[in-house]
Amino acid sequence: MSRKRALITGITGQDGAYLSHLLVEKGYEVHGLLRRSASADVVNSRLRWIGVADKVTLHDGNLVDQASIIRVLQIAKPSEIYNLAAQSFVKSSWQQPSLTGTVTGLGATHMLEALRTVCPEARFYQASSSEMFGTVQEPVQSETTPFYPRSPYAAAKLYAHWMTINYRESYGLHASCGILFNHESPLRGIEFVTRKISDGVARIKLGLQETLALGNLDAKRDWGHARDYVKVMWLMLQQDKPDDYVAATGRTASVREFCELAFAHVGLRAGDHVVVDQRFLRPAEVDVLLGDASKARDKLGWEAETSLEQLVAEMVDADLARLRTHEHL
Ligand code: NAP
Ligand code: F7E
Repeated sequence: MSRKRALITGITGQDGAYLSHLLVEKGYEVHGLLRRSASADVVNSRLRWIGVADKVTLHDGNLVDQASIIRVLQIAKPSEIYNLAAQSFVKSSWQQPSLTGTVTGLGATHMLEALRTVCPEARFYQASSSEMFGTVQEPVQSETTPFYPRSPYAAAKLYAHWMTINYRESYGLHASCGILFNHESPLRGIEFVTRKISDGVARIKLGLQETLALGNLDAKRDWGHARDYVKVMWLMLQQDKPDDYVAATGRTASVREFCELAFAHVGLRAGDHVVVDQRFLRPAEVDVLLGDASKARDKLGWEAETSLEQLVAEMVDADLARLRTHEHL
């Protein structure tokens, strides 16, 4: 039997690395869309870190250039497509709202339209987000909770979400949306709060800095591990019928609590080092998110496996190891 072929957009990001690893382990031929960068040495650093850089095939392309997507689909001939590419940093979406709308929103339409034209039998995963719940309309959010986006990023994701559902209903595509709550890892971008904290804690522990400047310490998120969350993406595309699923841990914690866990892991106290800096506040905030993943548990057999304490420890330990070996990521 020939190997299954998958195409991952956003393969150089956090989830792209973990998903590549999972699919390579499962015997897939993995292809990825790679946008051109002048910093060639850093583009696949996550794929190298996780040990799959030489096991995936990268294709030059960009979500805003539909011709490039069509060409990549014609070459890669995937049976599964994971659309992970996005301008994914919420804070930047106020500074670059049009770019965020074009890549994070319209980019999904480019993918769906290319798929419909080139390989309509391929199964499609859209990376939807808990940010779409924004100002939460129910204390625990599930697939039936109404959306209330609070940022240009969330509005763009909501457009991509509904376009995926619309293409499923209009053309009968096997297209599914994973409404994933925050998931983190040692491969998280340094601008996101969890990695900023784990890196900061490691630097303070090693005597490289004294304080850690953060924004809203009261914001609460349902934080899981990216390694667990890429499994739900794959499971969704193995179902006979496409559908939308929430993935979450069912536990919420504040940025302050995340800090306390991270500092305690190295024997320090967050209160001695964390300072609030107004520059890291947002024009509009998502105060609290808490997900109900019972549909994914009942229909897919999926559950988050990593506790918040395990996640924090793994991230801080990885940053300590990186700083000790002068490795940058
Ligand atoms: P990430 O680390 O920021 O990765 C984003 C990826 O998109 C990178 O590979 C990036 O390439 C690529 N990209 C950006 N603009 C592009 C463009 N114009 N054309 C092609 N590729 C482009 O994000 P992540 O944390 O892995 O998240 C994966 C997806 O899930 C994103 O869509 C994100 O919005 C969504 N999501 C994430 C979470 C979470 O908690 N992590 C939760 C819900 C949903 P470069 O490497 O060149 O920058
Ligand atoms: O912020 C607060 C900040 O940037 C989390 C993306 O993957 O998850 C992510 O979006 C919270 C916010 O992630 C700092 O105000 C405090 O309330 O780590 P974040 P995010 O905005 O939740 C969703 C599900 C996605 O889909 C996105 O793509 O932490 N916060 N102080 C801070 N945040 C940052 N970045 N930096 C601070 O200093």
